[in-house]
Amino acid sequence: SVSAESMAPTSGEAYVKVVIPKTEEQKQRIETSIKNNFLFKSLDEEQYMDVVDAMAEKKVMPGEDVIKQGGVGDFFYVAETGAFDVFVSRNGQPPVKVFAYGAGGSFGELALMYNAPRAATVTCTEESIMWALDRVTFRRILMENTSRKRRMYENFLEEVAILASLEPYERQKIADALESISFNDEEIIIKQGDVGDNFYIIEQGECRVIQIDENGVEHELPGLKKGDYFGELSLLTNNPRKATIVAKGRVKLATLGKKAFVRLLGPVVDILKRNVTNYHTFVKISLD
Ligand code: 1OR
Repeated sequence: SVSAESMAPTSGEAYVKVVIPKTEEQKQRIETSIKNNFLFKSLDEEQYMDVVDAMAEKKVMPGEDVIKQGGVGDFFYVAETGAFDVFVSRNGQPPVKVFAYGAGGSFGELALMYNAPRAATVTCTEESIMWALDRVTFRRILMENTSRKRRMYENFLEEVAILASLEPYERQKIADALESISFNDEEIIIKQGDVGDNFYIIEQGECRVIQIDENGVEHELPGLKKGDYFGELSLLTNNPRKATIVAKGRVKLATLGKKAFVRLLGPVVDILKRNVTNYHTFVKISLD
């Protein structure tokens, strides 16, 4: 049957917009819950409203499995409050905890994106308010951008040495959070002495590294090329930038903000710190 709200897009499945009535207060809570979520970042006004309309509020108790590995993908979830553990069982082995989410976390996109069975079990560990987005709305509004970005950065991130030890899914989460930014020859990307807010990986091109020592003497340090990263030191230490990075020719960078850096690169922080000890430097660097 065809209702007034039924739409027939030029490609893909026909759909009826899901509208679950909500109070202003609920809409406000959804806004807060998805504000910092990269998957919702590039929605236009109409897409945003459609997502908010379609979300269903759900209360979950500790011990409850929101998602069961091997199950069918029906919803994508955003946690407004609470906490969750993620378990994966491989080759019939007992489940192993692989990850944890807190407030603001979101999960359950994989089965919806790839029409695959649920890849993990997600168990509530602290009472939670969640927002569930149905499969059709997820695919219609959130999937395209998400899969485009994951595909776009997939090959590149596989070749970034520092990320080699991560699970493919961890690199996908990094892809969600990355943004590309370009600089022209001789443009300053970061400046020694400035406060650091971003981490960078070189996608294309090369950078020069310049450092001014305590006596004001300028030194040219070894340059950076595709796959190399920089900007991590200030984020690890909260100290000002220890060097100036300048574009050498045109460069394209993939960048992460500080919060995403801390959350997504946590598993490689020790490697990042260890690598600092190999730096050529003319100023004192302290990691504590
Ligand atoms: P789903 O639809 O498959 C389970 O349902 C969800 O758990 C999944 O989407 C992800 O959103 C989320 N591997 C696979 N899925 C994970 C993982 C994960 N972590 C969270 N989910 N990891 C790899 C384990 C080998 C953990 C990476 C840190």
